Amino acid sequence: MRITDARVIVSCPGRNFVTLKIVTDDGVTGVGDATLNGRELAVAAYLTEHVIPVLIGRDPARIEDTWQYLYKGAYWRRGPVTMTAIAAVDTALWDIKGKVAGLPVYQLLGGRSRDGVTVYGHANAETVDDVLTEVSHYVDLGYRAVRVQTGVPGLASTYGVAHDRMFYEPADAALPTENAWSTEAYLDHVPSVFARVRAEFGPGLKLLHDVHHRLTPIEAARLGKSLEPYSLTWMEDPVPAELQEGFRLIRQHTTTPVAVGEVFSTIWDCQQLITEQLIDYIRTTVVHAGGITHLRRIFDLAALYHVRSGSHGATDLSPVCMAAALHVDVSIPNFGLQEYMRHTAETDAVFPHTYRFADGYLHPSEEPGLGVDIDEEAAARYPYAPAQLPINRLLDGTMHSW
Ligand code: GCO
Ligand code: MG
Repeated sequence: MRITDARVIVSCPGRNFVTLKIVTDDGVTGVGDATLNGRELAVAAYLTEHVIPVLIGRDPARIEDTWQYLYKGAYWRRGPVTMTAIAAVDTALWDIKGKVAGLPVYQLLGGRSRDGVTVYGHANAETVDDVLTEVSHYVDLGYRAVRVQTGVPGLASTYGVAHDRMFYEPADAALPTENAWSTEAYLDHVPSVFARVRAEFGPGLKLLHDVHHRLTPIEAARLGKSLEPYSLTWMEDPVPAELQEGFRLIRQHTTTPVAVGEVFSTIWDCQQLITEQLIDYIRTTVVHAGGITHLRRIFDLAALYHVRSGSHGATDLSPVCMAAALHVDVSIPNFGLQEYMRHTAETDAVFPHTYRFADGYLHPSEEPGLGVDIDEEAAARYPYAPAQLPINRLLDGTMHSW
């Protein structure tokens, strides 16, 4: 069996997605998500110009060898563009392997370790009163875990608060929009949000919060400590994670669990965080961390150190990524949680899939392969529309993490 063709499909059914489709001489095809929010065309060009030419004629069954070929063969290692491109190829090859074997991909990964994949939804609103309504909406839908984000009094706009509550899309303009930030206002406000939510919904519901890289370690330590009475499942991305040893300071001060990793592209980005047990959940995902092959390697390392998975699943990760993530989630021993933001009806139509939500769980497809495809005719109706992520500035105008 040989790869005879591969194409990159860029489509914008409400937001931009980049998808790789690999075709074989047996007529079997596979798909991989290659979406890197705000930098989509960089990955599309990387695939088209540098990867697809070397794929033609290769044996699609050699997944590990192809991964190593693209990683070591590029000479320039790591980085989100390279790793997203490798992820797309890897995911598509697992899809093909599953179809050839006649098995859903999770069976090739060792079979089920659980009945369903617990997911968390996003309750967000400008005010605390409104966010309580949003949390109850998710509880009514059957969710067992909810991430809670609100506006911050005194700040005009902030990460995590959507105009359309259910379908949060932060890449909201062709050029970056600007948010203003005050750490003091944020730290004063957040504990009062969780005090209200916990009082209203009681002890059973898993609650999460995304700090989105905006604090320093000692500020994150203070936040974690102030949230301890409300038993969060995790505090996400409390600080930018380039300096992995910075997490030691957070750990010395708080028992609020820490989740990190949506912007990581390889195992080397989290090696110290995992082996020093500085985090509780590793949030790397299929599309940005080198595909199913590399994500499994990260999760296996994590399992040795009591770290569980918590993969990123925002709307900028396509249904192809979600389908693949669920095969990993259901099979690994150290699964923690899976983020699940619903896609719009237009996106679901472009990416027909058979994973399903029921009772707070997502269930992977039982079809051979990943159980997801791209409808190329539908995709062609939604041309690429430039969109970038916002930026964040302190009140005095200094650039800050968004
Ligand atoms: C999350 C993320 C997203 C990112 C987005 C960037 O936890 O879901 O932080 O909201 O901001 O994926 O493209
Ligand atoms: Mg996040």
